[in-house]
Amino acid sequence: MSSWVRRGMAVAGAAAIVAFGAPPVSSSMHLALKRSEPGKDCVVMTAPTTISLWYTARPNVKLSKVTIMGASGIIATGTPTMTEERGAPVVAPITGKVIPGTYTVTWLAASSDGHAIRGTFNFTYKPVAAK
Ligand SMILES: [Cu+2]
Repeated sequence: MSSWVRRGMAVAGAAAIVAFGAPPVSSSMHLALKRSEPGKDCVVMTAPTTISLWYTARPNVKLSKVTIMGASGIIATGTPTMTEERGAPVVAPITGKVIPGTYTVTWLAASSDGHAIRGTFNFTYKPVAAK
């Protein structure tokens, strides 16, 4: 047997192990966003200081990311945190200035199988006009 044939078989064997060793992909393992604060498509009258995200399953907070995009660009956010409490949300502090307008929140969270799930929603900050 020539060396390139042996190499080819070794590669095929390794590929088979990878294919059969991989856990079955189940979408039921994937978390989803249940609700948020500010809520999807909500109009808030006071500038939010945090973004809270409640998921259908507890994500790995270390792999959670939150981005807030407004008309003038990305609003700075701090590191997301989550308490040990069951059903606790992932909370990202907003460190940048939130001016009136519509914002798009992009969230990224890791499911229990390690797959990153992402989604977006909008909210609008519209303070009551001063008289
Ligand atoms: Cu997955």
